[in-house]
Amino acid sequence: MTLENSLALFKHMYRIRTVEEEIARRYPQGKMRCPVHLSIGQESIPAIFAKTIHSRDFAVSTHRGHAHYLAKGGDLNAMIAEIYGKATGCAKGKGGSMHLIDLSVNFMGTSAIVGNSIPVGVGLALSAQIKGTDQISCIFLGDGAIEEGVFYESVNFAAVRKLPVLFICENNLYSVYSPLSVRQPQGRSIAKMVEAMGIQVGVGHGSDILTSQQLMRQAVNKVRAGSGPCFLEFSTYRWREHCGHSFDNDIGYRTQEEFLEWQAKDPLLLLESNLSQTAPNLSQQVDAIKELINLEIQAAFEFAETSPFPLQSEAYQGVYATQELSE
Ligand SMILES: Cc1ncc(C[n+]2csc(CCOP(=O)(O)OP(=O)(O)O)c2C)c(N)n1
Ligand SMILES: [Mg+2]
Repeated sequence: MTLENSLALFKHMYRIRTVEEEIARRYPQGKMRCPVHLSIGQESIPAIFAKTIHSRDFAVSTHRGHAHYLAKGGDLNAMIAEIYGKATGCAKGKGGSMHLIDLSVNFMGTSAIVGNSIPVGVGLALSAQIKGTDQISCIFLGDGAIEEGVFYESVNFAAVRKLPVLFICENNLYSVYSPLSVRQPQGRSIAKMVEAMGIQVGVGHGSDILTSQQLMRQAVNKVRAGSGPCFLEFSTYRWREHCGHSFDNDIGYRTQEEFLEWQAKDPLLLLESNLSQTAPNLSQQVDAIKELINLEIQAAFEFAETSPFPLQSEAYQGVYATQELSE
């Protein structure tokens, strides 16, 4: 991994982590009134995605979508303002954390309904195919979304039509409080099951950044070259509670040992210590990166807090109704 690449990944991961830590820190103030699903611990895959994807490509995501929105280039101020329910938010303050969208970078939306954005992403790929563009459509989904019927319909349709879709499954082992062991037969590999449906698959680990980056690059290149859809499954782990700013290891659905095991594999810490070992003289540069990001984030919260709430008279107006979708 080149130094330049490591630094770029570090920037993305640190920015995503710090944004979410700040949301968690301020959440108890009661000014963010929507539920938040934080992905602290899961940042490596979005960071790799940010380095791999073009802004003209499409992406859709889930209820846990802050990192994907930011990785695609979504506007930070507009995201924080959205979470605060302000008129300057990316969905004009009408959607909250689970309805992020930034059409200027083809981040086409997120949904609170598990599995809901999957067919939307497939439809976007169909539009690219019909128009003959070289765009690909990336669909972020969790392991829980594999259990929705629409997932199978969508994979099947994408396979039959050879659509330029990249499915990116972040397998954090849980759907709310249910581990995979109570939801799927023992020994089932999600990737193998999907492969049996006739599409290419790959398996990676969120803490093995270099291998995961190669995997995603190869998959994006193949999909863009017209070889049909591809499904990637990455192991990862959310640190905070399923929904909210706190921790929930005390309620008994997962063990403290498991949590600590994953924290020891923290991709951000691993990358930072790797950087300081390979280039000890870089510490000042890393500190400067952190400082700039911290300032950017504080400014985004200031923007959100000082923005106006939406007008009651505009409550029923569409968010993007008059805007053209960009190619
Ligand atoms: C159709 C539907 N069923 C159930 C829910 C409740 N729900 C919200 S998030 C979630 C878990 C989804 O798990 P996963 O896809 O693995 O994503 P993660 O939360 O782990 O990121 C569930 C079941 C929902 N929002 N929509
Ligand atoms: Mg999950």
